[in-house]
Amino acid sequence: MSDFTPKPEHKFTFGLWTVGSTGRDPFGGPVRSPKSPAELVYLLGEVGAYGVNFHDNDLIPIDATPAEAAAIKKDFRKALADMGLVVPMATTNLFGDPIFKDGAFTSNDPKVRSYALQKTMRSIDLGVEFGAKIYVFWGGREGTETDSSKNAALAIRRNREAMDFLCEYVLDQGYDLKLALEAKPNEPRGDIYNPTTGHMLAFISTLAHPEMVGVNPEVAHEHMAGINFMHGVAQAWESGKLFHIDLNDQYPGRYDQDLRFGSRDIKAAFYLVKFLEDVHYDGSRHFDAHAYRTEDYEGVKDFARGCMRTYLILKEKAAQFNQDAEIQALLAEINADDGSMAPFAGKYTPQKAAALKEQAFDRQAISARGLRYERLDQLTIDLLLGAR
Ligand code: DIG
Ligand code: MN
Ligand code: MN
Repeated sequence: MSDFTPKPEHKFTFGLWTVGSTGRDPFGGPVRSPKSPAELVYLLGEVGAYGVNFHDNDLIPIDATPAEAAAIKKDFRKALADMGLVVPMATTNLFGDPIFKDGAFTSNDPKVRSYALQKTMRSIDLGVEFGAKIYVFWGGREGTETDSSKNAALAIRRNREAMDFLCEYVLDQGYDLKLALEAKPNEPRGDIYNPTTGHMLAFISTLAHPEMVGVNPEVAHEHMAGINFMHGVAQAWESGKLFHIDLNDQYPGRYDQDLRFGSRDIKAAFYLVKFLEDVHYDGSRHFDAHAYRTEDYEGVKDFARGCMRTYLILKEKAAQFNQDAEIQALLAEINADDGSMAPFAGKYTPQKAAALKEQAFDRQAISARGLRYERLDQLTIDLLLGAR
């Protein structure tokens, strides 16, 4: 059995808000006492994380005085140095303060939209100060309960104006920063604009600086929308837009559970890990999740260790899949190519089109072939259950 000990090269990261979650939920208050950012860094270092991410207000409370902010940053920086952790990603809390009750960039109130830009610029400065190279935007309040309140196209335009402004700010400051947009279909708003990663990819293409902007897909959010998460990740990767990823787990048809990675849908988690490792994704493996409300901080450490351990177990299973002689023989058989269609492959030419229009196809013979996917999938199940 391999050693599933997390190492820096695995690039496992957690947000301060994940292991720092006090267990509050819509139906109950905190069950754990809050820890300081520095204390959370020591906790993450103890369990073997590579890095830590933060919203501006996870690190610096929204009403902190400059002296309080300086003290917090000093302790945080010392903890990072003591534990050898880095800060690969930062983001802005544009959803907690009541001012954002009707959104931030898409709010109907121009004062709110302007304040959101100010808060985000200051937060970008803070993230860059600690070395962040990826900046995430999750528009948790950019949505509606009633579509009587605003024109949806206007809301999208407001989102674009904000992103174009902030891309210019990053360029103006000379920051080495890539921006990653995170989708979610609903919660806390009744409906959220740009609800899936696919919508975000389309939105990015309309921006003034699309080359600076990618996506940060989250497992739970795409599962909430009933979408195959790995397919969305593959589409983002294939278009060069997978700048970051939020790993967790989710029961379909439920609120955003942000469960420990791999704790619900092991098969989906396997295919995701297999994809990321097969394409040699070199970004953070960020766990945007939190421990059950039942847990104390020892349980929070169990949660963090479990996220990383399951990822490493599935990484080994993916390698086993790629080395399994029977699975690979089946895949070779399934993907066999007799070369007869080679004349039609590749770019269009009038000659190819003419020849292809004349080509005879024996539909019955072609369709009669059994594809052995049942055997292939059972071998996958055997592998995941440790039966091979
Ligand atoms: C929720 O899934 C969001 C917030 O936690 C944060 O803004 C972002 C960072 O990964 N994910
Ligand atoms: Mn989530
Ligand atoms: Mn997330």
